[in-house]
Amino acid sequence: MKIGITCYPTYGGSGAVATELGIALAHRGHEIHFITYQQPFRLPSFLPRIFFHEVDVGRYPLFEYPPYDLALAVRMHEVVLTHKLDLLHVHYAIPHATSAWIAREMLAPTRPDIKVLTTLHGTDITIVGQDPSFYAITKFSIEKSDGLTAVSRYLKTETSSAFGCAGERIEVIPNFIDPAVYDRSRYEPQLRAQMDAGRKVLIHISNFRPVKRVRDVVDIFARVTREIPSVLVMVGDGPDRVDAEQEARRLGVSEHVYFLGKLESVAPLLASADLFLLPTSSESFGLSALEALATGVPVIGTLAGGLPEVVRDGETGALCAVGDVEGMAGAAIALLRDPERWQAASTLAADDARARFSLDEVVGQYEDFYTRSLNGTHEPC
Ligand code: GMT
Repeated sequence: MKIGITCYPTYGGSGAVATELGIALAHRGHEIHFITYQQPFRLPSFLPRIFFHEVDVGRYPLFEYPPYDLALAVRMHEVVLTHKLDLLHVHYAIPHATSAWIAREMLAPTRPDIKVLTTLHGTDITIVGQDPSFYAITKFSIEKSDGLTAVSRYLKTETSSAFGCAGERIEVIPNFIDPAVYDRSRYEPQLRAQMDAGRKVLIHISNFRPVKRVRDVVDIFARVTREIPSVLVMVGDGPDRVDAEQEARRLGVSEHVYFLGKLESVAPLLASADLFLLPTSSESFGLSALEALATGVPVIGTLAGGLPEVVRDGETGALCAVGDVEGMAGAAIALLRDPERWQAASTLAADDARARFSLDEVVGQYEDFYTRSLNGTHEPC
């Protein structure tokens, strides 16, 4: 198949999933065309059967807000025609599904067979899509997609209740990991060696948006390190990083908290970690939690959104109510204090991630979804 993929190319789970899906599909012989405003961050410069088409919005002075969605639609239209694509697979509804719908309308006379498939990732449904400024266009774009997937059962239900009739058309295809990459035994524990020897290593990886509750990460860590000497490694960047730094100072733990910023490859860091903290208030899936589990790092998080579909509470980690930092700290301390329990959770986490979310299995589900979508007809909602 010849597949166009659009995603947010900078750091973020949806871009990571879309890029790794494209790479895996190219390995399987498909031709992949990334149509994005920047080279996706997990895409190496050259791989066979993979092409990158940059979307340029131009710089016309009249445009205080350059119309990226239109420039994207034009680029999609052009790439479909030039490279004879079979389908456009867009990740994150806003504005990608809308641009793809425009491109499909423009292509109607010449390529009436082109399909638009949309993968819903999270805040495109739970936050941005429900903002009054975007609600109607999100609903419209979802309904006009020829096929829809959501990354968790939670997100499918949420989409259905927030936007109505699309529910029954949404297939759940979960996020995935490459078991060869997220393999604890493959990496030297460099991070652990660099930190104070003998201390436990707690890690958090995110875009530091309010939904991630990074202050709670620091609060949990402060309670843990009082009982068990530890360090906290914070990977990523975003609007709440300063808050987290202030919280660390306020709680007197800043010398044990390391902010590493945005990093492309997290598996070697995860291989040094004892626990992953994700006290999020809303998470459709939690790709970073899955990457941690696959690397044998138990997850301490919340009973929020789709996270319970990824973390087995009491087995591969522990989940508490949102904001229950005491509960999460208690669960973390209990696991760290009991090496046998930690080892059992770590082994089960890596096995369970491989059993349920392996790249080969999930990419096969996408291929099957594409085949069925190409053979089916578009039934508007
Ligand atoms: O929606 C966001 O905050 C960003 C988005 C992304 O692009 O990383 O994250 C969402 O998609 C990820 C990949 O499917 C999921 O693992 C995240 O759980 C989801 N974020 C939220 O639901 C907050």
